[in-house]
Amino acid sequence: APTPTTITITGAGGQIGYALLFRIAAGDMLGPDRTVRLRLLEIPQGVRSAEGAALELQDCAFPLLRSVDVTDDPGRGFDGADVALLVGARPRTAGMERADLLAANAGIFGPQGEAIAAHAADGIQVVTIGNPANTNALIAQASAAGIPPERFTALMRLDHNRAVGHLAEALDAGADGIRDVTIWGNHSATQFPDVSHATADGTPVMALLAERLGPDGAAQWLDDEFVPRVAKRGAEIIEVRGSSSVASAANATIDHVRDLVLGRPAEAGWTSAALVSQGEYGVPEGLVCSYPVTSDGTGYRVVEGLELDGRARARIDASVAELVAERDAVRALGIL
Ligand code: NAX
Repeated sequence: APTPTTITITGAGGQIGYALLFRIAAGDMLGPDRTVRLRLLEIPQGVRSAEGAALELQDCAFPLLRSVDVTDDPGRGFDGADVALLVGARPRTAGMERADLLAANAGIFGPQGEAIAAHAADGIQVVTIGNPANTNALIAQASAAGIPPERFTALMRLDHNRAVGHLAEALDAGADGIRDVTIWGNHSATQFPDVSHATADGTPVMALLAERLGPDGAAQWLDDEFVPRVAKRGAEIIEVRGSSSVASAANATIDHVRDLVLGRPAEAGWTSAALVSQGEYGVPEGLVCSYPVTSDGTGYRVVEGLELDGRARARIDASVAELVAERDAVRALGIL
């Protein structure tokens, strides 16, 4: 039998953890052929909740699940990890300044980056979900000496899937027929959901929108409806549901890792993920920025050479400026 894949989930006792663990153990993330070992890393106050989830995992008798360990020790938690899902983070509380939030999270993602470098398996892939996800990923990456920067990504797939879902509804199309949507920038309200290269069942989305709304109406719908709806969907979920996105966030994490590790079929087009920039599209090197990406199963690669009009360029620049400001704030704290 092939060696099980070891997956470490931080914040596993939390909400997203609870939605994620059962789907991983069921084989939704790595497919029906790979057995898995789960490492649930929590802080002491989250350990009981993670232990409860571990009991329930046992009660599912999943055929692919080889073991579940719960710990509050990062060294043990990341020992031999092939995939690390960094979900646990310090949430912003009322009255908290951005600098305080970044400092609190640096206190989590810095030591976790170090523990990953010291204990994880050679091919480790690290995905950051906990917010502020892009900058937390940057901190973990900068703290993980010896691990290639391209092994660190941050989750943008929830934003991407939200954009696809919203387009599917607007165009009365199936979500599976929608290709080549891009989320650019930061996982925040400044992100730019871009449909200028997207198609629905093979027809350019821009042409379909213009057909329905006229060219001006299409541009207006994108600026006034689509972009803000996608970018602020997290707040809408909180307002309607009374609690933040959980199942959809776990689902996006499953999608992100599956494409990253197993590859993404060419006919599915590109998707979106935040990668450590190598300067593509003029984004400063080293920032963890969302791009259009493909995957051959060895990691995500940026789709290069797409044309950007003035509107797209301005929106991307604004979101990248926010990433720069977050990085500079972390630097000012002496962390990077
Ligand atoms: P919960 O508060 O339910 O769970 C977080 C868990 O993390 C808690 O059990 C806590 O004990 C644990 N934790 C805190 N510090 C830790 C540490 N140093 N080591 C290990 N565990 C630690 O939050 P949940 O709803 O699960 O959300 C988790 C994170 O995902 C939040 O930061 C949230 O903002 C972020 N999200 C990111 C999304 C994305 O698209 N990138 C979307 C969904 C979600 O908002």
